[in-house]
Order: sequence, then C-alpha cells, then structure tokens
Amino acid sequence: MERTKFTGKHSREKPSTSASASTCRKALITGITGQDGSYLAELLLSKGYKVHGLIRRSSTFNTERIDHIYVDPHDSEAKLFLHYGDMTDSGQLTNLIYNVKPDEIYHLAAQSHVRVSFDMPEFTGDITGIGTTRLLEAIRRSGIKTRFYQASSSEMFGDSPAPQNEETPFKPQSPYGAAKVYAYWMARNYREGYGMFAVNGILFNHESPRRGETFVTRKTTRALARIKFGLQDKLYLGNLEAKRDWGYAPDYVEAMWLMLQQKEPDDFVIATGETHSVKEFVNLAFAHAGIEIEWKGKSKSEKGIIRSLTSNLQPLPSNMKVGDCLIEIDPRYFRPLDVEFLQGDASKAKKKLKWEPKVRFKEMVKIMVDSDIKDLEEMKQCQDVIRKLSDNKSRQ
Ligand code: NAP
Ligand code: G4F
Repeated sequence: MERTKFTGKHSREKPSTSASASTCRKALITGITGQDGSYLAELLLSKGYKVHGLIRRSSTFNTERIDHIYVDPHDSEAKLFLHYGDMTDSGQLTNLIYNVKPDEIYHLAAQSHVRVSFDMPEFTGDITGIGTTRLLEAIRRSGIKTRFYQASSSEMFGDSPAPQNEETPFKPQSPYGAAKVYAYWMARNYREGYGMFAVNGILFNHESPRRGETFVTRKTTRALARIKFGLQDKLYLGNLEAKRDWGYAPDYVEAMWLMLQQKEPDDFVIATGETHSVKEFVNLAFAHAGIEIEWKGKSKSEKGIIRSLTSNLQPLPSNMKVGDCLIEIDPRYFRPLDVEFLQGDASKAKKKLKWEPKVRFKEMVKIMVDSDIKDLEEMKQCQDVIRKLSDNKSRQ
C-alpha cells in the first residue's frame, strides 16, 4: 500500500461553506451512534455529503440515534453507509479509510464517561487515547489525503483557572482527561510532523435529548419524567456543586464542520461562556415540570425536598406531596478527583469560524425535560391502546 507523501499543503485550498460546494463530498464518522455522531450525520447529509459511519458489533441494537436517517443501502437514494469496526482494530481502520477515501474524518468514538474512566483507566487510555493514534496512522498508511477532526474536551483543562481558552494549560483530573490530552497532542504532532489537516475541537459539555442516560443532565431529566409518571421515587446524584459550561449538541456539531472548512488547520474552543452548577440544572429542570425544590442538610446528607407543586405537572402522581424528598446524594457518584469549574472562552471560534451558540442554558434544559416527558407520555398512550385492545379481545 502506498504511503502518503504529505507536503504540508492541504487538499482543499479554499474554504467551502455552501451546501452546493459540499455536494458528493464523503465523510467518515467514528462514534456515529453516539449523541454527537447522530447530529453530525444529520448535518452532513443535509449538506449533500455521503456519510460513512463506523459502528461496533453489539448483541443488541445500538443504532437507535441514527435509525431515522438510515436507508437500505440497496436503495439508489442511500447516502448513509455503516461499517463494522472498533477503535482497537488498526487493520480494519486502515482498510476502511483506504476503501472509502473520505474527504473528511470526524473522530468522535471514545469511552466518553469520566466517572467510568476511573473504574477502567487502562481501557479508557486504549480507546480514547491510543484509538486516535490508530486512526491517524491508518490515514498516513492508507495514503489518503483527508481532513481530520479530533474530539478534544474541556475535561483536559481540569483545574486550570477559568475562563479556559486555546492557550490555557491542560491539567487533567481524570484518566479520561489524560487520554484526551494524549490524543490532542497526537493530532497536533501529525499536523506539524506530516502536514496533515488535523484539528482539535476543544468542546465544553454539550447536551440534548440524545445525551447518554448516565451523564448528569440526561440522568436528571429522565428521572424527573419517570418521577412524574410514578415510575421512580427518587433521583440519586453525586457532586451537586460542580459547575459546567453546558451548550446544546446540535450547535456544537456545526462548529466541528466549520473547523474542517477552514483554509488552515487550527484548534478551537467551543463553549457558551455561561457556567451553572449541577444543583442549578436540577432546580431548573424540576421547576419547568412544576416541582419547586428546596435543599436541606449538608454534604452527603443534603436532600432535595418538594417546596411547592404547580399545575405544570398535572396529572400528579396521586401520592406526591409538598415535603417529599425526591433527590438524595449517593457517594457512589463521587469521583476520586472532580473538575469543579469549567467556563469556556470561545472568542477565537466567534472571530474565525463566525460560530456562536444559538440555544442557551435555560432553553436547553426545557428542551430536554419536555422531550423525556413526551417520550413517556407516548409510551403510556401506547400502553393504554394495547390495554383497551386486549380488554376488547377478552370480551369477545
Ligand atoms: P457518546 O454519546 O458516548 O458516543 C461515543 C461513541 O463512541 C458511540 O458511538 C460509541 O459506540 C463509540 N465507541 C465507544 N467505544 C468505541 C470503540 N471501542 N470502537 C468504536 N466506537 C466506539 O459521546 P458524545 O457525547 O457523542 O461525544 C462524542 C465525542 O466527543 C467523544 O469522543 C467525547 O469524548 C467527546 N466530547 C464530548 C463532549 C460532550 O459534552 N458530549 C464534550 C467534549 C468532548 P456505541 O454506541 O456502540 O457505544
Ligand atoms: O455529566 P457528567 O458525567 O459530565 P462530565 O464529567 O463533565 O463529562 C462530560 O463532559 C466532558 C467535557 O468537559 C466530556 F469530555 C465528557 O466526554 C463528558 O461528555 O458530569 C458533570 C458533573 C461532574 O462534576 C459530576 O461529578 O456532574 C457531577 N455529577 C453529580 N452527580 C454527576 C452526578 N455526574 C454523573 N454522571 N452522574 C451523577 O449522578
């Protein structure tokens, strides 16, 4: 197989930002089944790209987030193609890149859960860190000229003082953060050493109704919906004081795409500039569903109690009343180290990419709460229909 002769010149000289300019371009997304992968696939398809996605073999379906955009590959209209592979399998990555010859590669696959990275530090290093090196090497060895996006993270800043920007030193506070710092530098090394168009998007936390169910935002909105429908009594959380700069995922995948349309490869912080604590997120989410929370006790004994109930929550679970405890602390969710304060400064992205967040914190919380409540409402309606049908059947 021919090796790439990188000249330091990048494959497209002019940035192309229009939909027509993107027609028939090919992109490869690792992590396409994840939150960001699914929104990015939608965005690229809407711009006329052919999208190839790397998926893991799983004993249960893992394509729920992209099922709505999937078309049978035998269909002549099909623009989305899925390929089995894994970030541990260099041979398959090299073959895939050689066969697909993508113009752009968005590398989003990772063991992305910070708490889990303390339980599985070696695995996280392998997937989240070395995985990036495997992909960069696969690009180099396959001899394909392509543009490469590395999903870097604000977790790399750790406890460096806020506001954090592209110049802020990295002081990671988790195996995940350390693995992402390694991957960040590998992307830069391939850019500087081989002239590859490799960029780091240093994204602050971004959420959506498609957020994984064990991240604190989605865990909260999902639990809230289940509490409203009487399916769950309490929500157990860890560190309530940590502050995050939370944005809206669909806005953030737009920034990923913009980074690969620039004339020169560069690294960008993507953030809202606003920061809120976990407790603020919980208060706002519950308030939107009609439950005002007050906090009593301290540290591990702190509890979220119902202060008042408003009509937003109708119909109420029959046994719910003011004074009930809905939120408790479970030390299982504490981390050996936690990042206490993140607040990004995305002025470089604003200036050079002309990127700004559209959906702000309050609106995002509402979108997530409404979506989880709607899902359960729909499920309940289906159950009611099934119950009615089976009642009718038993009367026949
Ligand atoms: P996510 O929902 O957890 O998605 C992770 C994706 O990686 C999934 O598609 C997953 O596949 C895939 N994956 C995991 N291990 C793999 C392996 N060994 N081989 C192949 N694929 C594998 O993450 P996300 O929130 O969309 O984030 C996307 C990327 O941005 C990640 O790299 C994350 O670390 C980074 N990031 C995220 C944020 C954020 O706030 N969301 C902020 C900064 C950076 P399965 O579906 O099969 O599990
Ligand atoms: O939602 P989290 O798990 O997100 P975290 O750790 O900030 O990581 C996310 O954002 C990173 C960007 O900075 C990404 F790179 C990474 O892939 C991931 O998407 O936790 C947020 C905060 C933490 O301080 C955590 O200690 O919420 C606190 N928290 C409190 N109770 C909890 C819980 N986190 C989780 N997951 N579960 C809890 O019960």
